[in-house]
Amino acid sequence: MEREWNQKILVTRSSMPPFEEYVEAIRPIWESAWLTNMGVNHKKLEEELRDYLSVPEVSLFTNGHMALELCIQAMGLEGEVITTPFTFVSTVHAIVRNNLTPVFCDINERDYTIDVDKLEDLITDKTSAIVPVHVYGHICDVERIEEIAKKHKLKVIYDAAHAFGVRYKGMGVGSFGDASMFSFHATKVYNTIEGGAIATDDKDLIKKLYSLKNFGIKSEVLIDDVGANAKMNEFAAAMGLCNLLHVDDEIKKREKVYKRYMEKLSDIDGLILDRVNEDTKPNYAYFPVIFDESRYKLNRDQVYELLKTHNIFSRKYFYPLINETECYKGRYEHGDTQVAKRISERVLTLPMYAGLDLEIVDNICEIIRRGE
Ligand code: T4K
Repeated sequence: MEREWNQKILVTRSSMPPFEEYVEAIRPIWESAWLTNMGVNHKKLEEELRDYLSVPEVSLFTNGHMALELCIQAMGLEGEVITTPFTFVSTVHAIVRNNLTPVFCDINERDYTIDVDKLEDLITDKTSAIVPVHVYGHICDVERIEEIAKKHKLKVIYDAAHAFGVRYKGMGVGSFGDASMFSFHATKVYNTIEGGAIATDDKDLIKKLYSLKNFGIKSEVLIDDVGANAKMNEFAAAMGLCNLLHVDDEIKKREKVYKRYMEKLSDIDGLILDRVNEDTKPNYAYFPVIFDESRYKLNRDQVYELLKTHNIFSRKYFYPLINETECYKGRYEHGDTQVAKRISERVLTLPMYAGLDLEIVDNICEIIRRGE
């Protein structure tokens, strides 16, 4: 029986450690009055994340966006960078704010990551890099991307904002390409309140990033790079250390939510649900559903509105496409991105977080089943 919920059910809810645990973690920050600029928590979190993510090097940042933007700067890229329009606007901003030209490649129908069959046609003599997105935590075709990048001598920076903790064929998702960016924003599977990181095996890149996130400062008297201020502070790093103790449990709870959605929605005609790839250990970051209005009674926008009337706030991640969003519309040429357009107009991400009550999931599914 469907119930009405008094409180708003939002698309996600931040994972938090027990309050006392965080208080204990920040006590030494008070005592030392060392609040930022690569303090002890910052150092410890970098070490622990190297282990957790199974990557050789990690550099922390104030957020995922600045991590990506400065990583692109650090690599000294030029000309054109290929990415997809089916992403959060940050991916493209990071390219454009480095005075590079984004070239939009379509996504594939299977997992909504970059379509490797359309990628090579977009490569020109101006292309310097590919920034594929592990959207919703789905792993891109890393093998084909590596082949193509090697052949054309291109850098690859993965936008792994959604993919914390995901593993592919036993390897940490951050092991692929020249570098990967993770977001630790409050809305992510793992958060440091705001935060982000670059994972790489390139020690020189790490050195460059260390300087770029601190204004390009090398010593008290030497500033030899035009850097920014993008350091993770000690309170954020302490939150990260606490949340890291719980993230595996949080992912297990998310898995239960995922399974419940699958159980309750799988037999509804016209809904395309998220299937887990057998080579992948997922993190259940999002629960995207494609509503095909030729087989299901409502279109995506109608489902979005219907859920709202029941106090359930799903999101249209990612609509509009970035090449159709106000600040980029008509500004850059792009290849055929028709799959991205179709998905973007039909996708809804349903509430998904560790603490989501399974009764609420049942309720959401019942509303969708009835379609009214
Ligand atoms: N690349 C990709 C592919 C990304 O998705 C993102 C970020 C980035 C790069 C850049 O990484 P960061 O620089 O952000 O580290 C949110 C997030 O702000 C953004 O981090 C995220 N992607 C994007 C997909 O979603 P909004 O505008 O949708 O967030 P907002 O404020 O509407 O929050 C969504 C829901 O989350 C709320 O309804 C409730 C919940 N929430 C939110 C906040 C702020 C919480 O439970 N706690 C909170 O503190 O962008």
